Amino acid sequence: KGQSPRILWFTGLSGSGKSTIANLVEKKLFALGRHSFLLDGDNIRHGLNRDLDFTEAGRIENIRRIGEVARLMADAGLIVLTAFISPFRAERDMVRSMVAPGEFVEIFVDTPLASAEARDVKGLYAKARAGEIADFTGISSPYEAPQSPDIRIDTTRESPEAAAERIVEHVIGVWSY
Ligand code: GGZ
Repeated sequence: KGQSPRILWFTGLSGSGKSTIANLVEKKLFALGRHSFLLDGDNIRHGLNRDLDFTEAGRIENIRRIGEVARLMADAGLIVLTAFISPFRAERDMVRSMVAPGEFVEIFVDTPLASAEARDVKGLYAKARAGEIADFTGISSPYEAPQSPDIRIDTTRESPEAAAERIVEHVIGVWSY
């Protein structure tokens, strides 16, 4: 169990495709008989972390709590997937340091700002450009891209399905059986 991946940590801009890919990975893990749980904005930002905003301090605390929850759930035996922007390198590294080497897998969903903004599924980028949302990642708040992620997904060249398959293969390869 020592080195097996236990936390699959997705990071990337709003609208990059983190949740879509993480949901596909979860389905594939389930089909392989692995119990997993996906932490995302819907079950964390609206509940446990509803008191936090999108300032730098709010995001740092958001990620700190998510890291603690992810570790608890991983300790309970689940594979934990997290889908948050998690824009700061220091906090991602902090979560990595909470578990044994190899148990934290950083997955960079590398969608360029221009692509995420062109899609703008929820209309948030337009609002951010109009000044209606403050501290918006990529527009008025920084995103520190991972320098050496365990897995990098170029969503302009790889489908969500292909990306999910590659992640599962990586994880299973590390489980080595
Ligand atoms: C970025 C924001 C903001 C601001 C609301 N900046 O595309 P979405 O809607 O569904 O995902 C975004 C989500 C980001 O929350 P996270 O908890 O992942 O962020 S972080 O890890 O940085 O703490 C977006 C919505 O919340 N949203 N305001 N200002 N995204």
